[in-house]
Formats: sequence, C-alpha cells, structure tokens
Amino acid sequence: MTELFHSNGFEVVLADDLKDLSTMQEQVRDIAHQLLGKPNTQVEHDLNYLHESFASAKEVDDFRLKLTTEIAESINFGQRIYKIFNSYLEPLVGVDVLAQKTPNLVFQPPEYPVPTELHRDAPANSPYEIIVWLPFVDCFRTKSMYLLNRKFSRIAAEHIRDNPKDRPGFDNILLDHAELMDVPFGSALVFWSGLFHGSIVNKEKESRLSLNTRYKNLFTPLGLKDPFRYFDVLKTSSLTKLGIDFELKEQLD
Ligand SMILES: O=C(O)CCC(=O)C(=O)O
Ligand SMILES: [Fe+2]
Repeated sequence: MTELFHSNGFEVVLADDLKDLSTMQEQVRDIAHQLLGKPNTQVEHDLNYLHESFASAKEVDDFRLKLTTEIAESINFGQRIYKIFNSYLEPLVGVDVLAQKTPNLVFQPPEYPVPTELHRDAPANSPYEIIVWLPFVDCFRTKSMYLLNRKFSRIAAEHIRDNPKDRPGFDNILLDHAELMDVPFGSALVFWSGLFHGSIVNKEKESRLSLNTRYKNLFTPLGLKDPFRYFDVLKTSSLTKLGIDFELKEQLD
C-alpha cells in the first residue's frame, strides 16, 4: 500500500470506519442546512445540490467561511479523520501526531468561477506533512482536483528553477501529466505536501464539497508556518509522554 504512496506521492484510500465517515457526512449536511434554513432530504442529494441556495460567488464564499467555522468547532474532525483512515495514516505518520487546528473547506458549485490555483503546500508547509483530502460527495472529472505525481512534480519544480520565465513550458508539463483524481465518497485522497495540485472550473452538474487537513509527526522538521498557530498535538505515545514529563519536571530540579 505505502509503496504506491512512496512512488506516486499520493493514494486514494478507503475509510476503515465508513460508519463514522457517514455520520460526519450527515453532520456536515445538517450544519450546512441549518445555516441555509433548508429541510433535509437524502444526504448525498442535499450536498450535491447545495448550490441551488446561492445567487452569487460572494454568497458562496460567505457560506463556505461560516461552514468552516462551525465544522472546526463542532465535529472533532482532526481526531476522527485520523481514526477513520488509521490503518493507512499511522504507518506513514506514526503515533506522535500533530494535526491541523482548523480544516480547509472547498465548495465548488457548477461553473463557480474561482477554482484552486496551481500550487504546492511545501515548502511553506513542511515536506514531512501529508494532506487528507476528504470529499463529502463523489468527486470525479472537473468536480475533483488535479495533481502531478511525485516524478512530474519534481520535473515541474526543476523546470521553474532552471527556466523561471518559461511559463508555457511549465504549463505543458501540467497539461501532459496532471491527473484529475477520482475520489468517491467513502475514500480520501492522501497526498504528500510536495505535489503540485489545483482545480479547474467544475463543469459537472453537482457541487463539490470537500475538506482538506494536514498531519505530521511531532518529531519531524517544521515548515515555515508557526506550528502552534496551525497545529495541535493530537496524540503521543506513552514513551513520548514520559520523555516530555521528564524534560519538563525532573530535569528542572
Ligand atoms: O480542493 C482543492 O481544490 C484544493 C485543496 C488543496 O489545495 C489542498 O488540499 O492542499
Ligand atoms: Fe493545497
């Protein structure tokens, strides 16, 4: 399993705990509908057609910000997502885990004019970090996100370094090698922070609602961002607890 992650820098992974993921999906729908004052019907349908409530891009963005705040406060997403995908995440990240404090929510209605710009999370974020990209609806084709795998992310990064003015050359690498990810609900795209990624305008008939959040091992090097601003300690091993306790107390005596 992690061999694929090692060669490609990403993998689409099935949830260990689909039940809790479905509960989370319902909670997100409930919060969204409360904000919009809409009655609930079938959960997937409700989320796929959230865009019916909005008349402008500004309304979409205001809603996304409110939804992010509510989700950050009420569903314990960091701990639950780590648990839901534990059999994949723990061998990668370990048991001494830093988790992002507030999730990023992406809401892309059909034809929404602001897709995600091409970027990579590292080096602003640590290259020892992974992103869990979790869709609350089935994501495919333009409703999803594209990325360049590890090999082509490296080729693209070297191209910019060596030819900083050759944007067409860079775009060609992207056009030839970026892949739109097929990520059905019930799975997550787990990807390394060094991969280039972004999205294009959603040409499907349904909205995309996805969350992304980050994990890293407590003992790996940091990125440029202040870890205490963006991360919480999610958990530590008993041994780490003893070590920390020792450093904080006994060594001061
Ligand atoms: O979902 C998207 O369109 C972008 C997500 C992203 O940039 C990330 O997960 O790091
Ligand atoms: Fe990103």
